[in-house]
Amino acid sequence: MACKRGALIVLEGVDRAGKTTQCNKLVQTLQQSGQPVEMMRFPDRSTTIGQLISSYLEKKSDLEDHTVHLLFSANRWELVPLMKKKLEQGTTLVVDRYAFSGAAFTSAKPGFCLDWCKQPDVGLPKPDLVMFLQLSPAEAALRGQFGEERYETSVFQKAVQQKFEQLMKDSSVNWQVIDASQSVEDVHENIASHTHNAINKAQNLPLGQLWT
Ligand code: NYM
Ligand code: MG
Repeated sequence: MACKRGALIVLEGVDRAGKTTQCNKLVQTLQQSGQPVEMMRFPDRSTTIGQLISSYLEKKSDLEDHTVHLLFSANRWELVPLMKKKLEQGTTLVVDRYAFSGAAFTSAKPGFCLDWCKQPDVGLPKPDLVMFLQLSPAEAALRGQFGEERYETSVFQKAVQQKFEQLMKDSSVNWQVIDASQSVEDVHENIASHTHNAINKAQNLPLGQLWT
């Protein structure tokens, strides 16, 4: 290897847990310490597939449930060549949601099982670290109203939380549960320290394949 690879760092959690705020802060901190880093998010609404997804989430279009699940997955796969290139070049990627959101959100719908939902994402680049921002429904409620997008109701979010809990039982994934009810700064320090460890470890390990 010409240079040490970057780490694939993922933040997951239910809506309003603070993922986006924390991703931005983490990228800033890593940049300040001279670490090559870039942020990504899924869904990436900028691609052709991402625009179909965005219009579905905004309730401007309807899509059959299996179909939209596969589009979310395709939206990750279309970014894989770029992700691999960046990681090989030594850039650490901080990713706001990944395949875990994909499996948790669809399997929270009636008639879907977690195992079917995971299949399209089997073999994606495996995160070196997945931090789950844990926030109780009561604490989430204190953060104000839900938005207007699809899935943004407390009943659905509770079902999603349960699916995340099932996914976190899988010890082949490096999960870290982060208490998201702390202050923004405390959550950040916690996340940054897990991330530094993961970056150091990843340098000497090949990139894995998710759920294989
Ligand atoms: N979502 C996100 C899914 O249903 N499947 C997926 O694979 C991913 C990545 O999209 N409510 C859902 C979770 C969110 C919504 O995410 C949009 P965001 O972070 O609000 O843009
Ligand atoms: Mg949202």
